[in-house]
Amino acid sequence: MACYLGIDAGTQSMKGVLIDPERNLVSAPVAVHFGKDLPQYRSPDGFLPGDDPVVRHADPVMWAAALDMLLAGMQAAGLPLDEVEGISGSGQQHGTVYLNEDFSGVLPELSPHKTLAGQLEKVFSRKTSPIWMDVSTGRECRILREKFGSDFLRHMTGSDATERFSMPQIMKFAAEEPEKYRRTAVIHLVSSFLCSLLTGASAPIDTGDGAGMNLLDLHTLSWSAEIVDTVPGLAEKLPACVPSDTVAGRLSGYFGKYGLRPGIPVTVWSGDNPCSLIGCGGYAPGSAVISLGTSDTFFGSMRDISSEKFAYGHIFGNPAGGFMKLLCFANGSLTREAIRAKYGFSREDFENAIKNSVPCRYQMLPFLFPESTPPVSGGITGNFEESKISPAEFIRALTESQMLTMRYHAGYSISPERIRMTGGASASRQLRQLAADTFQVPVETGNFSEAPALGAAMRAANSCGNCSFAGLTEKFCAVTQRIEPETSAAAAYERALENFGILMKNNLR
Ligand code: XUL
Repeated sequence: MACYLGIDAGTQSMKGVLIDPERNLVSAPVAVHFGKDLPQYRSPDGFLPGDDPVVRHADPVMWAAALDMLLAGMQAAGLPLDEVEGISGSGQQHGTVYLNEDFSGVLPELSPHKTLAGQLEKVFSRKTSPIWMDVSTGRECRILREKFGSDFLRHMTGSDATERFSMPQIMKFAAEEPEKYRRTAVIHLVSSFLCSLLTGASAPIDTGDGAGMNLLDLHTLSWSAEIVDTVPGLAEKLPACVPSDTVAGRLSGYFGKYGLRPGIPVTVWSGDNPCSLIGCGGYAPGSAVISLGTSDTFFGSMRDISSEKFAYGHIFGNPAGGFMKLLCFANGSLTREAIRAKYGFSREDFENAIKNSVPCRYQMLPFLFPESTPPVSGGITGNFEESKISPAEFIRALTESQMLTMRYHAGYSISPERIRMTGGASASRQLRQLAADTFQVPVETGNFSEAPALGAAMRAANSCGNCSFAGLTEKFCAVTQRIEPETSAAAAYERALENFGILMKNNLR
C-alpha cells in the first residue's frame, strides 16, 4: 500500500502523520515536544530564552535531533514506514539557518550508526537561527523601505519590509557578524534545511515559503536581483526557488534505520501556513480559513494577484499553484478574553451576550492592544459612547467588528464561498455564526488541528503519487459541522461594513 509521510516542524514541536489515500487512512500524529523531550537544548518553548524580548533564536541542531526522535517514535508506534512512497514537510516560516561549506560534504556521508545532531555540529556558520518571533530588525526594515519604498516591496514580494522575514534578518547578520556571514556558504529556511537532511543534499526552497522572505519576485517566481544585491554575496548563498510540487531529491540512506526505504522521493518542504491551507482543505480559490487563537489569522487561496491592492498582510505561494494571502490580527482571543475578564463574564455569559444583542448596531475599531492589520498602537474607537451601551452590547460590537475587520482587509482578492474555522475559539458557536453572517457564507469546522503535517503529507501524495488535491481534500479534510449564514441579515452586515470602513478612514490616517 502507498503511504505518504508529512512532517511539521513547528515552533514548539515536530509532528509526523502518515496518510494512505487508497485506504482513506490517516495515522494518529506522533509528536516530539522540544521543551519536554529534548531538554538538553534548553528551549522550553522551542526557542532559546533570552532577556531581550525582540530577539528570538532557536538551536538548529535541536531540529535535527527532533527529526531523529520523531522518526524513531513513528517506528516504535508501529507505523508502516516501509510503505511510505513519498515524504514532504512543513516548517515554521521565516526562520533562517546559516551553514558553512562543510554542509554539502557532510550530508551525503551521514552514517546511520551516529545521530544527526552529532554529525551536524560543525556545519553551522551561525550557531543559532532567528525564528519568526524575532522582531529585532527594525533598522534593516527601515533601510529596505528607504531604498525600495513599501509599495515596491509589497508589489514585488507580497509584503512590506517585515521584521521577522528572512531578508531583514540576513541583513542584520551580515552587518553585525560580517566574518561569520562571509563563512556562510548557504542560507536555508527551516523548511529547506530539514528537507536537505532528508535528501542528503542542499535542497531548494519552495515558492510557498520563499515568498515569506521579502526576497521573492512574485511575478517571475525567482529571487529579486535588485533586493538580493542589497547584501553583497547573498545571491551565491541562496538555494534555488522552485514550485512546491518539485521533487527535491531521494531519501538519504541514513533514514533506512527507521524502516523508511532509501531512494523514495522527497518533495520540497513548504511553510506551515501554505501547508495549513492544504491541510484545512483550502487549496482552491473560494475557500478561506479563519484561525481563532491568541491572535486571529485569516488566510485563503487567491484568485489572482493582478488586481491585488497589496495593502496589509502577506502573500505566500499556494502549494497547489498560484498564491495565498495571510492576514494576522493581533487582537484575537487576547482582546476577547481581556474584555470578558473586564466584565466578569463566564464563557456562557459571553456566548449569550453575542446571541441576545441586536446585530450590526454598533461598530468599533477592535484594537485593544497594538495591532498589525492595520499597524496601529492599541485603543478602541467606536461609533457609540461606551457608557451608554450595556456590557453585552459592547461584547457584540467587539466580536462583530473583529469579523468586519477580517472581511474589510481580506478585500476582493479573497472572496470566499465558504470558510473553514479552526483554533481554540472556534469552539464558540456564536463566533462561528458571526463569521457566517459577516461574510454571508457557510462556516465549516472539522478536525483541522494537525493541518500543517496533514497538508505536508497531502503535498507528498500529490507530487510523488499523482493524487489530486480535490480527491485528497475530500478524503482527509472532512467537515463535521456547518453553520449557514442568516441571509435575512445580509443588508445589515453590508451597512455595518460600510460603517466600519468609515471608522477606519476617519481614525487611521
Ligand atoms: C506567519 C508567521 C507564523 C509562522 C509560525 O507569517 O510568522 O505563522 O509561520 O507559525
